[in-house]
Amino acid sequence: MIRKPPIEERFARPSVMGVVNVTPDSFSGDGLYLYLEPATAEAYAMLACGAAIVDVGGESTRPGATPVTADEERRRVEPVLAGLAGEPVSIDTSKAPVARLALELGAELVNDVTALRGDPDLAGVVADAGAYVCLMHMQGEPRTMQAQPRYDDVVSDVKAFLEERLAFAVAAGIAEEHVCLDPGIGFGKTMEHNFELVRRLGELTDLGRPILVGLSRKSSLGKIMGDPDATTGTTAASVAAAVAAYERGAWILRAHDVREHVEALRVAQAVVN
Ligand code: HH2
Repeated sequence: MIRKPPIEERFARPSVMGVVNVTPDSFSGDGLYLYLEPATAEAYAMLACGAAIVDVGGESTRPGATPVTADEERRRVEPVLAGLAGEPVSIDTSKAPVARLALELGAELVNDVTALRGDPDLAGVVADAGAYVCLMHMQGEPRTMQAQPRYDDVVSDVKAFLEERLAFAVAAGIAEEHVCLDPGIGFGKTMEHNFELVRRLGELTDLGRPILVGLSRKSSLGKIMGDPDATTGTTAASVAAAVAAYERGAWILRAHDVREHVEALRVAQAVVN
């Protein structure tokens, strides 16, 4: 097995990770890729727009979402992963059997919103494959996480958690240079928590690993516009949030609207450099 380079060499800063949700309500493609699964077509369109990698997920982690079985998740993602053979793919899963299948089909990164706490076998699967992994912070679990999020200091708490999970991953045989970290925007956090995490992102980059941030369409972006019941945010709000995160050190930006993010980040990068 050829050892993968450090994740920060494999993905330039900033990189856009396109979100490909293979959930029952996925919408249809635009006809360009008529013979592919709609989600596969969507992924190719994202890569054509400049996504560095596409993140394929078969289970919703939205607040209140109910879990699906590993078999069901595999059934959903398998045709999409097969259709993307040879392309840069990440698998958004917490389950070892789903990750194993995805890695066999060529995925290079496992994006685990539980940071290797959800399935005791997942760390071994990542280590054995020499894959990249994203470890994300979440308080509680998707079903209940937005009920009453509480922290002493959200940034210090998230930082301590990510430091501990990074050590856990390394102890399980995953190369430190293959790990990126994510504050988990919207996962057991209020709008204030989310914006404070972005404002003080520099404290997380101090951990020495690339930081992935997923703000795209999240409800805090709708709430800041004055709708306390918002469940999503607009593309414009998402792009602004991604640029703000990039300027504070984010490495990979997870986004649904890839073209807009790629264009905005290209400009932001030209200004920073
Ligand atoms: N957010 C979502 C899902 N996976 N993974 C990482 N690393 N970071 C995130 O912020 C993140 C994530 C939720 O967004 P989305 O994919 O749009 O929704 P759903 O989980 O319902 O498919």
